[in-house]
Amino acid sequence: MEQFLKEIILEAGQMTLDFRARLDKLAVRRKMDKDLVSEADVAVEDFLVSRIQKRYPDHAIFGEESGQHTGGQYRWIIDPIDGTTSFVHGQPYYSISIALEQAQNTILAAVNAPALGELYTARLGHGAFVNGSPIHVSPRSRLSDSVMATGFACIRRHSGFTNLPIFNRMTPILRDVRRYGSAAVDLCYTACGRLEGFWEMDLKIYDVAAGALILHEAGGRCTDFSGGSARLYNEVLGTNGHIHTEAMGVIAGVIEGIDKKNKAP
Ligand code: 2AM
Ligand code: CA
Repeated sequence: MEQFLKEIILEAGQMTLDFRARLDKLAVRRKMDKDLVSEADVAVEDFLVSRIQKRYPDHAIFGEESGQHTGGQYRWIIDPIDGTTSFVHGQPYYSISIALEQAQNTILAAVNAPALGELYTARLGHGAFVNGSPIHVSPRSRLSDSVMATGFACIRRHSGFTNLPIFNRMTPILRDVRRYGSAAVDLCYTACGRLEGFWEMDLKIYDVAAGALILHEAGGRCTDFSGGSARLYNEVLGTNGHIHTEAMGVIAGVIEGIDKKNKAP
């Protein structure tokens, strides 16, 4: 299955590069106010779903654009283009993200960032790789020495409590912040030690599932803001593990402050 996954995700990556070569003619529509979907997202997902269904007709599939296709104990989780806004604007920070679950555990993952020339892969218990070479998280252990990525999916979804107060508190503590626009790329950059971590709110399983296994297999940690998995996807904190507790403390401080303010007479 690993070889099959690599084959289809590389082919999907090439499809996006072909669309990228004629971006001016790319059809783009809005799912919601600022949530874009391009003809490339739909074409790539159709391609992946049809290849998986042909090869593994009894497997379930969950894709960002086409939703749920029911099946047996295996489930493929697909984000055809994670970072559609970056893609539509001609920026290289987008990826195709695919995870394979068995009985609700992610056992295989691949994130292909074709415009960066990088294919990240992981198999549960067997390490993480970029273009076939092993990757590991960075050893930095203090937020003040760390660069973290974040994103603002929550704002696009108009939720009440957003990432902005956390961003405001975290930014002066960190060495610096990056905002690439693909949660899957952010998690892989953490896995290979270019970032110490990433946090975001209001994501979906297809944004995170593959990157979380890749980060875990590279020695990192991916949890919700409380260190568990209860609210994962709603609250994602992926780090090299060394800064995890300190980052959770900063986020908890922000949330406590807001709770107190809300309760004040
Ligand atoms: P997408 O490009 O597949 O939509 C960047 O902040 C991250 O948020 C990306 O993983 C992006 O995935 C996701 N994202 C963007 N808009 C979103 C929305 N409206 N709801 C949920 N996630 C979103
Ligand atoms: Ca996505």
